[in-house]
Amino acid sequence: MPRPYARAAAALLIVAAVLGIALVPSVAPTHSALPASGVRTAASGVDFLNVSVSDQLAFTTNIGEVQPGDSVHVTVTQLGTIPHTFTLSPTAGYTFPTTDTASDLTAYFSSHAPIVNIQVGATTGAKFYANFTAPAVGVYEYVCTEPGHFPSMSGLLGSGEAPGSLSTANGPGAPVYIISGTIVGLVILALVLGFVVGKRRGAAEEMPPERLGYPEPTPAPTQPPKAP
Ligand SMILES: [Cu+2]
Repeated sequence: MPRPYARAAAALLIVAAVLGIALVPSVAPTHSALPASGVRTAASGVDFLNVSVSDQLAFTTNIGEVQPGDSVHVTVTQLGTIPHTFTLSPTAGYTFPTTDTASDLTAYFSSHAPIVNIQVGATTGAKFYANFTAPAVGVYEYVCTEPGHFPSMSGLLGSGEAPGSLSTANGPGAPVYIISGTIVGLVILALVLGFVVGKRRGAAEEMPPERLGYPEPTPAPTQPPKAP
């Protein structure tokens, strides 16, 4: 294989390996009847929203945006031992005042039925599931209604629009940005390393033998000497 191709192939292999590692989902869904995990593709109309909670009062999610009408499969994984809820508000563009107490939230949801309301039990490693149809275009807030957990435990899900600047530090999308930033960084590093290594190797191979301090080897005979 000519050297430039070998170098390009090596760089591609590195990139493929990096992407392969980065795309492994942090929370693997266990729906047996559903397709393999993945972030939504435009044509699929199916989203896997993976949420994890722990004893830190925060939600971690894999995606921040779905599309109206999509079938959304939610998996909430309990990584700690404190009960939580994943309660998605039905009201587009509305975020709860950060002074709201758990009973304020509960009162609101008694007159505005949440899109989804998952009770997350205390067993470490347990997974909780729900499905819903993504609502009309807008940004929707999800909260935990356990006493004292709001406003720390809240985040935004966009339907047909990005949560954008409304997103909080713990809001949806942040892990996705971190992962894509890491991928881009590693790809650039792999390309630069591949180029530098290829260049140095090329220099050594093209160096004339006398410059390397040993005489040019006598060419081997192309045919064995014929027997008399
Ligand atoms: Cu909570």
